[in-house]
Formats: sequence, C-alpha cells, structure tokens
Amino acid sequence: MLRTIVGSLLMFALPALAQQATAQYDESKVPSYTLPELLVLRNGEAVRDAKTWTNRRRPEILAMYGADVFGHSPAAPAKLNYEVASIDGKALDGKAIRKIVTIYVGEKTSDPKMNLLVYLPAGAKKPVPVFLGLSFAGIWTVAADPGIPLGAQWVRNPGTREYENLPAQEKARGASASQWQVQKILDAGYGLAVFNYGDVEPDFAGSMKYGIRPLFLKPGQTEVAPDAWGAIGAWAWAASRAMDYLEKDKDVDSKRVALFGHSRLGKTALWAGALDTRFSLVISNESGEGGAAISRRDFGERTRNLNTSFPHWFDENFKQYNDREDQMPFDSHMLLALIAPRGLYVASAEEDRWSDPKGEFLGAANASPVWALFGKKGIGTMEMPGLHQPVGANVRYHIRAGKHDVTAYDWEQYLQFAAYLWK
Ligand code: GTR
Repeated sequence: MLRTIVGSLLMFALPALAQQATAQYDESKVPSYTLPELLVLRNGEAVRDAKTWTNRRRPEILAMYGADVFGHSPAAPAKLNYEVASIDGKALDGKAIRKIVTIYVGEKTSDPKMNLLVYLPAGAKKPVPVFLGLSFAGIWTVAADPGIPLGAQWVRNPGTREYENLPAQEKARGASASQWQVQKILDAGYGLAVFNYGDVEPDFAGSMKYGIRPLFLKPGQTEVAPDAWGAIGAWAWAASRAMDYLEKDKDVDSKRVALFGHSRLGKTALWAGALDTRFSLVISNESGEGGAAISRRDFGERTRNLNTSFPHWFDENFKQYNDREDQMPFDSHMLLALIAPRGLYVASAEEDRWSDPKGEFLGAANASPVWALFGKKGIGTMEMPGLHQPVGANVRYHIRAGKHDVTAYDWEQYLQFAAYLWK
C-alpha cells in the first residue's frame, strides 16, 4: 500500500529505482569494517556507568548527529499554538473517540499548520497510552472514516513535472489503513495519533519553501546552515510538537507515548526519539540507511544514494560522507543507543534488501550494551533471528516475510512490546 501511495506521489524518481536494482546484495561480498566505539568518550575514557553515558557520552553522540547528519533543530516554541477543531465521541461505529487537532507552527494563518488525527478507545476509564505515527499521506488515508476532513496532498504533475498541492479525493479515505491497524490498536486499549509529514514540509528537493523551516531563518538568510536541520529534522521537530499536544490532552497517558515511523519516517522517528526523551518507546519500521542500518556495511542503500536521491533529507555536512562511511565518527548503533533506556523496536522485512535487514539487526544489537548500563536487557543476542521470531527485551527486533511495508504482523509485535514495557 505504501508503495502505491508513494508511487502515486512519484517520489521514486527513476534514477533511484536504478540505484536499487544495481546495489550490492551479496552478503559474502560485504567487506569487513570496524564500528566506532560506543562506550568510549572522545577523550578516550571508557564509559562504565549509566551516569557517564547520560551526562557525557550521550551528549557527544547527539552533538555529532546534530552537526553532521540530521542538522540542529530549533528549540520548541515557548507556547504551543493549537486548536481542537473537532471531537466525535462515536467515531468508527462507536468504538473510538476521534479528535482532530490543528497545530500551528507560525503566528500567521498562512504559515504551515499540521492536522493531528487522534483516535482513543471509547469508554476508557483513565488516560490511555498512545502510538504517535508519522504518515506519508493525509490523515484521511488512515481509516475509511467519513468524519476526517479531506485536505490537500502534494502530488507531481506528470505533464509539467512540478509538484502541486491538490485537494484529496473521497476515494483516498482509508487508502493506507492496512499500515495503521486502528482496530487492533484500540482493542489493545491504546490510542493512535497521526499527522502527515507533508503538512510540515513536502518531500521533494527544493520544497523547503513550502514547509516550516523558513520560519526559523534569520532575517536576510535564504538557506539553512550546513549543520542546520534538513527535512527529516523538520518532520522530527513536528513529532515533538504533536507530543506537546498529547501532554495537554487529559485523555492521554503522556508518559506512555510510542513514536512510530516507517522507512524515511522510521529514520525520522529515531531522530525525534533521540532528541526528545518524552517518547517512552520508539519504533523504527524498516528505516534502513540513515536509520537503523549500519552505514559501514556495503549492502543495499548507501550514504551517496541517500544524498543523491534525497538531498533535502539530511544536512549539508552529511554529504561529506558519500563513499566515506568508514570515516564517520558514528554509526547507526550510536543513533539507536540514544533511545536508551527507553523501549526500542527495530523491524525489517525479508524482501526489503535495499534497507539491509542484517544491518538493521546489527545496529540494534550493537546498541544494546547501553541498556545493560541501566541494568536492562537489550536485544540479548548477536545472532540474527529467523523470520517471524522476535528477539529481545527492552530492545526488540524482528524480520518478517514480505516487502517493504507496514503490516498487521508488525503491529501485533509492537502492541506486544508496548504491553511488556507498559505493564
Ligand atoms: C527509499 C529510500 C530509503 C527509504 C524509502 C522510503 O527510496 O532510498 O532510504 O527511506 O525510500 O522512505 O520508502
């Protein structure tokens, strides 16, 4: 389904498809590599306890990712500007309460704003934990629910090849429902909140002017600095604004909010979860290169592919690592470790070789020693599990059969993980 939506948005330019076809996929040809030390400070001192990790090593890694990968993001606004546009206590055949919340980024009504769709189980007796997800398409694609107002969606005009923000069609309702599994989430006693990343910044090179980043440029400045946020940074920042809202919603247990993202939005969820420790658990569904996968592994997508096909995702400084992954003073195990000691779920799909499933597993496995510093069990193995055999405690991993997607199987595992962490 995602491929359909993404495909219809024509996000996959043909050169990107060619790159996927010609990538290195032979495990026996992956050269050996040495990961940068996770538990050694830049001055060479070993990190032996949770305090040194939290106060010294974690800030070092966060600073590296801010400077050289995702770019630094601005602080949160002093006051969240939002409006609960509607509440329906009898949504989804009476099974859910549906709220539509408008979150304003700027002060002018013409500034970008995002619409947050919130479903909560009807009849809950106390505040409920919530999964917050970033969506590739409008919130009306999450469920075939006529109560969600249709909005506009960025699409590429095949004639002019220009992107246009066009009104959504009725038939788009519920188009990505299989990726959200609303019923399963509600049945487990949790809520689901979703916003469309395109509300924050549309996803194509040169789209910055349509998103939130220009609002933070200094007078006279037209480009972001080489170490300032790219589009992923902007989407991640918006996830924190959605969290700001969830903290204000009395029906939500904001100490138990899981952040979920798939693919590029999985990369986004990891960065948002690294920056914002209010997220109690972070789910990276097939986030691949620039996300959970070890960059040093020459398998599937590489840094140059990311920076060529999607020059707007990361910061300018990240481009220095094209074909120079071995020079990175970081790798994905360090990004994933920034989630500790909270819950981390990394998931792969067998046919999604472009995302390098084994590299995603190794990212999670090599991050796990940080959980041990907190006396918590991480993934518990260095051996990649077989299909449909989730492994781990506070860090979990699974690989399922099938393609790059989000499925009911994936959600079943996330719900079980949440039940384990939030018991
Ligand atoms: C691919 C990209 C990946 C992944 C994916 C997606 O084309 O190369 O890094 O993010 O898109 O977001 O679906």
